[in-house]
Amino acid sequence: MQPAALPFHPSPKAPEIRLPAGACDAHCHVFGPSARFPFAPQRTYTPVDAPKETLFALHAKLGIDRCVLVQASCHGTDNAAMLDMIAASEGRCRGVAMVTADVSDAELQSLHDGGVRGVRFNFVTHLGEDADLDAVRAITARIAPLGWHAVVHFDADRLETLAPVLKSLPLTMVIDHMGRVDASLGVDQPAFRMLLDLMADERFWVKVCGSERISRAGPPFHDAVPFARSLVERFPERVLWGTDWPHPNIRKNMPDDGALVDLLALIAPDEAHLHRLLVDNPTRLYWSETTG
Ligand code: 0GY
Repeated sequence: MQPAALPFHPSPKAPEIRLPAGACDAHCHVFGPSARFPFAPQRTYTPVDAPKETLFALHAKLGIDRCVLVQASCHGTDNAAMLDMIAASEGRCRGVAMVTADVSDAELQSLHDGGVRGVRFNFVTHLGEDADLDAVRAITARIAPLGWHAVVHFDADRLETLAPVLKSLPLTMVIDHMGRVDASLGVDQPAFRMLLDLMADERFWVKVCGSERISRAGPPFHDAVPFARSLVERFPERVLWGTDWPHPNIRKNMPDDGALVDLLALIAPDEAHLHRLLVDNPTRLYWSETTG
């Protein structure tokens, strides 16, 4: 029996910092509504419904103009809820899908036309079976010619085994949630060093979100800041940030999304870094065809 999901924050605060025009939440999800977009039978958790209208309203409140919807395991490879929100966004949303290895070229093209620019692979114990590595190789070979990237989501203890595989793949790779390192182990821990080693390869990008996931100290999650800030300072052109709304599988300390925005004042040391993180970098990865 799955434990009941914690609902997302009912009334996030208005952030104290003002985000630059074009700011992008590069990691968020839309869930259901389940009556219209049912969850996958093989899911390991059932989230609360988190429909597009609520996410559009949240972004308006936070001062976020664009977003990247990331397909989550609870919807499996049925990307319909995500595509529905992208279609309603007038070009302000893009998507990262999940697909099976036998996806056809026509389906990939249709996903591209629907705003998808990447595929996600999970290697996270609480989300069920790891992505099959043969499937990962087959899918990445198919999507590379489309100019898509792979988003990889892994538990930190998988990094040592996964690193050589990821390095062998022929495309840009985006790592979720700072590699899910344990913030209490400090920035000199082996997993974070391995993440930095991977980032030395220019095909790798990293999302400096998930402070609430890697924190062990709890709100306001300041123990996660040294990791995020170090990544932003070292790799200013290959970092992305997102809210991770509606925060699936957060079981205590549900974050206030406005407070997560305010953490950016500590994560990005000045306006130039903030602009790259929130505007330039997501534009390059997700809206390149609109900027030439
Ligand atoms: C996240 C993190 C989680 C869930 C998923 O695919 C998913 O279901 O990504 C998690 O449980 O930590 O990025 O939303």
